[in-house]
Amino acid sequence: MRLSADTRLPSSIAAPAYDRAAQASGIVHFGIGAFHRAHQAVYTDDAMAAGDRDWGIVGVSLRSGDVAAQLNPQDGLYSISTRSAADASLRLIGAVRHVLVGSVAPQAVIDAVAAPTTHILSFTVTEKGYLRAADGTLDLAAARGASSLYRFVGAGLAARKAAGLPGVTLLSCDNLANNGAVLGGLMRQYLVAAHPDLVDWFDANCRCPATMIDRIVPATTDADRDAIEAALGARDEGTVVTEDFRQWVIEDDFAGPRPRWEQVGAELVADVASYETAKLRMLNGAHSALAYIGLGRGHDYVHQAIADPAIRPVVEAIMRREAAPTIDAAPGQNLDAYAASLLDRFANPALAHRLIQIAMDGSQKIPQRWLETLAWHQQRGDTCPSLGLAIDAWIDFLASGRWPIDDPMADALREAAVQPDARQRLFGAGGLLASGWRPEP
Ligand code: CS2
Repeated sequence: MRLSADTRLPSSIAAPAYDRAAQASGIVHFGIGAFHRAHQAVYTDDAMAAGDRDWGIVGVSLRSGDVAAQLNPQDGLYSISTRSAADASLRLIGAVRHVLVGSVAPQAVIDAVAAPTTHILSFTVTEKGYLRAADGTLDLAAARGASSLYRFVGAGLAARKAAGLPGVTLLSCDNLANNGAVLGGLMRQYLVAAHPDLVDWFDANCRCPATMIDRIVPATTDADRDAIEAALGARDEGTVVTEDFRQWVIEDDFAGPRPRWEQVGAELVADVASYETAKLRMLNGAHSALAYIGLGRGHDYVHQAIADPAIRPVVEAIMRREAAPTIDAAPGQNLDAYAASLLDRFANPALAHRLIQIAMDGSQKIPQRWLETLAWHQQRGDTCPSLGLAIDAWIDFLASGRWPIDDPMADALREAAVQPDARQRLFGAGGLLASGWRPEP
């Protein structure tokens, strides 16, 4: 039997206490993968349980019908399990109403953006989903493509303006440096080219706050689905597995109403930069190092790699000696304690977080995770030996042929990585990932 609104669950499993059917949808979320379902959707479910109304989420998948096939037959319901060494818990999340697939029903996505009840468009489309060219500006040809977020948002905003509706908040929840300003700039660039008559309206009526999002969410496996089926007494194809920890720091700059996420654990602040930079350079920077160094040493999972005595000190040095000094900590932000908590989270034996999942899309991740730290030290005449080891491990990963390279730049990366001057070809002037950092010639 499939999980649905009619399923009678065991009483030990918490379910939404608010009237789901009575909630309008206030949020359209692009990229409704496991991360969103374990993060923003949970905060939003909590906010509705605490009394906020009409913040149902319409999920959008730009291309694949997989998540729609998982969630729509279940009335948008799914379960979330949080796992630590000491305990595990399971609850049902009701915030997602249904999922639209852009490639199948494009007009339905545009209509959702243009609905009068919609106030927030949010995004977890991964780093490459922003369709940036090598220089960071919008790849306009890609952005005009059928499955581009910009096309849907542009058409939906045009309909809002035509109907005299208010603007919306565009909330990027991806691991990009300055994600809000980056999304706003790219969206604006698209509008200048595709909807010039919307540009002034967009500037005056829409907002793009920055966010720092954090929760470790490994891809759900069939074994997870089978275990959850046994616990629920119903098949849940949309289930997600995660850690207890979650964090969300949001720049308080919205175009209109929003859920009171701050009542349920999120932090609404004037400036997220120090949190976002710490998260990208320490957590994500360490993660990518664990992935490439760990795979090279024969590990499959994060908790195995962090337990390897040859790896742990390197990762600790990346966080404490190399990344932390580059961050201008906010009052009360303790980077030393943060590093310690990250080491604990990486060691969580109850989460099977695959290194190969983190290794994906290195070209999109490495600039904000490693290169900004390297550039900061280089400007001060200093070097980062531990990040140097991580760079070498990435090059070995690309060159060895032992792993499939899942990256939009895969061919060019592989070609560069097998050359004796791989570092220059990747990071030198005019290289594939040219940045503020220059490797020694
Ligand atoms: C990971 C992130 O896959 C990756 O690249 O580094 O997904 C990481 O687990 C999250 O950002 C944690 O918040």
